[in-house]
Amino acid sequence: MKRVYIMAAIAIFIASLFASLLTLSQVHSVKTELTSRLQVRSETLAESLTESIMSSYNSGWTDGVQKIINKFTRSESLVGLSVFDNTGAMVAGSKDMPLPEDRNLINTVMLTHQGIGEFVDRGNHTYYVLIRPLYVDDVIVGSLAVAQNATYIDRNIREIWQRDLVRLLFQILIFALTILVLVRWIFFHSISTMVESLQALRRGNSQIDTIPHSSFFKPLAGEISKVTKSLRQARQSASDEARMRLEMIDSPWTAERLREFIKAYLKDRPIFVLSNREPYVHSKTKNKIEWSVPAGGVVTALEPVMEACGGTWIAHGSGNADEETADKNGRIMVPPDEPKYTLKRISLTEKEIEGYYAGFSNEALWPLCHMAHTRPLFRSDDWVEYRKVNAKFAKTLLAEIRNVKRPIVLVQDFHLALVPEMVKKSRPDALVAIFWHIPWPSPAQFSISPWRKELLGGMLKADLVGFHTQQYCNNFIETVGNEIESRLDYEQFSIFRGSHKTVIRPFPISISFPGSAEGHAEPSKKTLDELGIHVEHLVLGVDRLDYTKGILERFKGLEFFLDSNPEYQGKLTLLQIASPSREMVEKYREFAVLVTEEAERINKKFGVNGWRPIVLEKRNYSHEQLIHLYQFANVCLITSLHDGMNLVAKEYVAARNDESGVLILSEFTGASRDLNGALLINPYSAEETSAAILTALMMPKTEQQRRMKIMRTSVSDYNIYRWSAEHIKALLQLE
Ligand code: GDG
Repeated sequence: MKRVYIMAAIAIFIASLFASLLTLSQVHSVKTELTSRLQVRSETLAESLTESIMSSYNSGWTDGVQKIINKFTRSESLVGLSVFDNTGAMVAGSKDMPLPEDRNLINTVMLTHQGIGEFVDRGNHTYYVLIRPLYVDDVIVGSLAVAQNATYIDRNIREIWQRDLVRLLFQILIFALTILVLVRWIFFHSISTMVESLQALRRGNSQIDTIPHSSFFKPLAGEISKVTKSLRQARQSASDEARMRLEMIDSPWTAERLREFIKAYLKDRPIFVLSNREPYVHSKTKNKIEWSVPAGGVVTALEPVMEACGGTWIAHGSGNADEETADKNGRIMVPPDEPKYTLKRISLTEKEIEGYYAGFSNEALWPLCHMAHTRPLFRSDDWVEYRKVNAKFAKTLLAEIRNVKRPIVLVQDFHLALVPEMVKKSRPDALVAIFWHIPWPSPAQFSISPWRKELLGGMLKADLVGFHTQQYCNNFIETVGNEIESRLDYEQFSIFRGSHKTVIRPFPISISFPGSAEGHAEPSKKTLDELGIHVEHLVLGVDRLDYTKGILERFKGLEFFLDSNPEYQGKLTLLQIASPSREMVEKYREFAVLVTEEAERINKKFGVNGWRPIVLEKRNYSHEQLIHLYQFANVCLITSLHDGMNLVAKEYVAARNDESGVLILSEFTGASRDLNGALLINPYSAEETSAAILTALMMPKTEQQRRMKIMRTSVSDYNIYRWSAEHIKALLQLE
């Protein structure tokens, strides 16, 4: 649109310039004509006066001339007359005669024998003064000056400018309006209808066929119609194939298959996802609004599912332009460049964020569930906010499902443990699952929470509680056994409280592979070039800047490696992408400082000739950039001290279309149960990490391929589409 305005402005400028030039030329010719007429009139007048004046010359001119002057200056067009003798002195003249400033003109006229005409300004008036020589027998005896009013010439010119300018302004207005109407109704309208039709088609609405057929767009519309027809056919055959595969256990899970599965199993029952983190954040910097995908496993895992199935995702709107970009109900269709599902944003106050998110979720529950030796902080104020915000989420969901029968509700993670109970209280017909994305600790570890019973009570109203691994399921069921009066059924892995049954199941979360996690694009070294990394061996770490991810232990392992294998100094770099996380929590701020200091210390110890062993990037990278980094990393180093699953491990495997590269993986991650081809380590041991790095660097290509193949098969067999399908299937079986 901006370009259209610029073009219109240029066109208006050119038209105005042209119109001004026309006016200028008209003004010029009018002025010339009026001036020449005035000159002619002045000449005629001067000639007729000369005779009368010369008749009084012989009788000593003064008296006679003055009488003639008085007689003639009574006429309206003649403003004044003056007569000069041959020395240039005035003989007689009318009162207020406007003479030129330059009195030499009178002598010049007599010397050159040539009459001179001059415009003279007086106050608001302009006069034309003609000076002619006076002769007696061909001898100059003086000169005559005749002044006429010339103000009307300027007035005429002014009127022409005014009239033309008004006309020009009017033309510009009509022109601008025409352009606007043309652009808006013909181009914009047609193009946006075309875009809407294409978007609807892409979203799978095969009924839409509103490509505009105006003659202007006919050729384009024709081409688009053909492309959309092919797209529809391709989609239909993909859908038919997916339907056929639905019942074939061994066929791979894809977005298409999941869509067919959802259609077949859920019919038209919509899905509602609730999570703290939203999948798209809109932020405003210097009046420019941009969106980004926040770092974090929950978003990575659920985004492709929502893209495939549609539905509504309810989350905290944490961006400073989130409110502005959503409608008045906080709803916005996402992904922003290809809308497929609804994101409903909840706004939280500073106090709520502080208590519910920073406080209870991140300072109490997160360290409680992770064995990373950070003490949980339980504050009753935080607990109050946690309950309040959980109620806010539940209330928002209840409003969304008001008219939906038997809705499917998928609650995500430890931020919303109380939501299942709050929802079921008002809507017992809702099928509710909660998925716990982080580890579930041992009963003894969990027992230190002052609100353990309330948390378990909230979760146990769900129909299904999911974890990544069987171990976490075991820990959970034991914890419930220790804390809550209930009946445990180890046979079916379910818990009964009164008549309500909750099933506990492991669903090892994954990524969209085959799909967007794959390295489809040509590998690009752009990011590495920008970072100035040109080493033989690239070791990569990608994590949120979180103390559970073992980044300090990773650095220690690298230090040990460089000490024990000095031949690798200068040849190997650890690129650590550490996306900022939970910066409002003090522990995280302290941790960020420690990580920076440790990287600096190690770089100082080994760095030489511009080479640094650690490149620490404490900023957010896009998924595309991360895929390019995975594609060039000889080693992906994951040293989490405790991690529910760890999706980075799976992303690295998915990006390696070339089947090379080595994954070093902490044995304390959920992913270590799924990825058999990885080199497993205890990250607390710098020696073990160092030995694994050496093994990885020396590993023959064939061995790398053997391991990578095993891992890629495992991730593609159990990808996020299968995770979602199994999760939903398990939930539906409970009805
Ligand atoms: C929790 C559990 C579990 C990283 N930096 C950037 C970025 N990331 C992405 C990675 C990956 C995700 O964030 C991190 O996922 P993880 O699974 O490693 O870890 P958590 O965030 O702690 O997730 C975890 C997960 O939930 C799922 O259940 O696996 O155990 O702790 O996808 O690629 N993404 C973007 N920019 C970055 O700079 N956009």
